[in-house]
Amino acid sequence: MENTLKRFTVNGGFFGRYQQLAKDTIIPHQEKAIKDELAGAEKSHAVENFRHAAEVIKTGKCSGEFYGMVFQDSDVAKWLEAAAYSLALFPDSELEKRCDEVIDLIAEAQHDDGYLNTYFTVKAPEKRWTNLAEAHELYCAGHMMEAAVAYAQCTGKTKLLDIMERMTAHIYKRFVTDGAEGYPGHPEIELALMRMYKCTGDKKHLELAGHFINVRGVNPHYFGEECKKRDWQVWGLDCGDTEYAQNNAPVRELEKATGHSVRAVYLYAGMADYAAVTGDESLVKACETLWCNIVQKRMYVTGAIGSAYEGEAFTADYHLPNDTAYAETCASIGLIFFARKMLDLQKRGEYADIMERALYNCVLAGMELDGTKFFYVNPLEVLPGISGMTKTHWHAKPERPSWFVCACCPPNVARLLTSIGEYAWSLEEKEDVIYSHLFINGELDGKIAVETNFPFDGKVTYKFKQAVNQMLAIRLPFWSENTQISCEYEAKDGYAYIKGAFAEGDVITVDFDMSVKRIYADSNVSANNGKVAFSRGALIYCAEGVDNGGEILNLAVKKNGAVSIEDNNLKAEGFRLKNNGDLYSFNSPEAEPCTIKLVPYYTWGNRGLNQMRVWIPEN
Ligand code: FUB
Ligand code: ZN
Repeated sequence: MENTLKRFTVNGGFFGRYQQLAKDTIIPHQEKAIKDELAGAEKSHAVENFRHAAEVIKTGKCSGEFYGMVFQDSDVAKWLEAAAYSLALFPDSELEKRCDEVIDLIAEAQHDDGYLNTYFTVKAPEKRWTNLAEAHELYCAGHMMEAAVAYAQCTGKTKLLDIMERMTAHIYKRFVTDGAEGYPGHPEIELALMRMYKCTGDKKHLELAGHFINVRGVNPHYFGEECKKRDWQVWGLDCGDTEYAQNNAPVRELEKATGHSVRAVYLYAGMADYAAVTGDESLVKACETLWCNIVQKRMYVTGAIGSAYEGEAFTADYHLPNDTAYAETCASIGLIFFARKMLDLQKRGEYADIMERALYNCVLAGMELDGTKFFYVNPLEVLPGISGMTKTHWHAKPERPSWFVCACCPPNVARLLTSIGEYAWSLEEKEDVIYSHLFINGELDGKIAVETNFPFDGKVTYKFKQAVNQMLAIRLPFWSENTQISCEYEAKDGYAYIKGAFAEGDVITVDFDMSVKRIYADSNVSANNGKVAFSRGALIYCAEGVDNGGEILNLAVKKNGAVSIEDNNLKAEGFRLKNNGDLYSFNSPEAEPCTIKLVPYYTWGNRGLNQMRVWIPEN
C-alpha cells in the first residue's frame, strides 16, 4: 500500500470523472464548508477552531469559542488529506498555498509538549485525556496523522508530518513511557500510526499502534472506570456498553462485529495492517473471523454496514432492515479500508469483491452526482413522507444535504476518491506479482495502460507500454461466471495469474460476464424474503419513483421474466398491484403487467424527492 499513489494515474473513464470532480467541485465545496463560506449550509467552524486554539497558545486567552462536534478537527484533517491526493493528481499552486496556510495555523495551535486538539485547547484545557470514551482526542490525532503522511507523500512538504510526529511522541510518552491506562473510544489512530510508521520508519509508531491494539478490551471496564473518575461528559455515552465500544474482550478474542460500525471497521483495518507488518497469526485469525461475520451475516447487498440508528451500529446477524438502515457512508469506507488491509495479508479475490461492492454502491451513493451534496445514511428503501420524517426514520433522509453538523462522511468520500489507485493495485516487488484488484482506466508506472468502460462494460484491456518481468494477477470477480481472458492463466483464490515476461506492445484482453443477475437474500434476512434485487457487474440496481409512475411500493417483478439493458439501466417485466381501497381486504389485488425500470443504486436520489427500493417483491 501507499506505493501506487503516484505510480497509478487514472486516465478518464468512470473514476477519471470522479477525480476531476474532486478537484473542480468536491474539494473546493468542502473547503468552503470548513471555512464557513458555504451559503445556506450547516456551520462548521472547523478551521476557525484552529484559529482560536492558536490564539490560546499565543496569548493564553481566546476571544471566541469552540464550536461543533468534539471531533471537529478531523474534518480539517480529512479535507487536507483529500487535497493532498488531489495535488498529486492535479498540481495546483493556489490550492497548495491554501493548504500550507491551514497547516501553518495547525502548527500555531500545537502546544509546546506536542499536544494538538482544538476542543481541549479552547474549551477544556484541564480535561485533556480524561474522557477517552467520548472525546475523540486519539481519533482526531489519527486523522491528522493520515493527513500529514498524505501531504508529505504528495507534496514533499513535511511541516504537518513534523507536527504529528511531535503529537505522536506526546501520546507515546503518556501511554507507553508513563504507562497511562486507556485506549481509544473511537479507533482510528491504530491504522494512522501504521501509516506514520510506514512513512517515517520510526519503530515507536509501530509499537504505539500495537499498544493500542493489544490493550484494548484487556480491561473491558476501562471506560466505565474512567467515567466514574470524571465529572463531565460529551454526550453521556453508556460507558458500560462494551460491545458498542468493541472492548468486550481482548481484540484477538472478538468473534462478532459489534457496536458502532465505523469504529469497528477502523479498528479491524488497523489490526489487519499491524498483523500484516508483524506477522501476528492470532491477530490474522481474529481479522478473518470478524471479516466473515460482517460479509456473511451483517452486510447489506450494497456493501453498507450498520443496521441501526441507535448507536450507529451493527445489531444482530441477518438483521438488515432496508428502510431504517443506518448504513453510514463512513462505515462502508471503513469496510473498504479493512478489505484493502486483508488483501495485504492474503491475496484472496473475495476481499477485493467486497471492496468493489462497497465502493460502487454504498459509497458512491453517499454523494450527489454533482459532488456538492452528501448522504450520511444510505438506506435501501426510501419513502418520502416517512423517510427523514417519522421518529423511526428521521435519520434516513430522502435527499442529500450540502453539509452536516456531524460532517464525517463528505471528506471521507473525497479522500477515498482521490486516492482510488491505492485500492486498485497491489505492487509487491518481493513476490514478483502485480495485482489488479479494481478495473480502472489509467496507467501504472507508465508501463501498463488499462483501458475500460467499467462498470458499464465488462471489457478490460491491459496494454504493455514497456517490458514487464513480473507476473500479472487479475481479479476474477465473483459476479462474472464466465470470464474470457485472451491468454493462458492459472486461476487461484479469485485471481487469474498470467506469467510474464511481457514485452512492449503485448495486450491482454479480459471480458467479464456482465449478464444481469437476480440476487436473493438468505431466508434469515426477514426484510428480504420473497424479494429480489438486481445487479449487473459491480453495480446493484434500484427502482425509483421518477421512472415508474411515482409509485413503486405496489410493483412486483415477474419470476423468470425478461430483463433488458438500456443505457446502463435495466428494464424488468413485472406487475403493478391495484389498490383495492381497504386497509385490509379478503380480495387478492389485481395485477397489471408493466415494465419496471431500474437504475444503478449509486445514482439514486439525483432527480428530486423520490421513492426508492433495492429489494422488490417477486411473483
Ligand atoms: O465519531 C466520529 C464519527 O462521527 C463517526 O465515525 C461517525 O459514525 C460519526 O458519529
Ligand atoms: Zn460518516
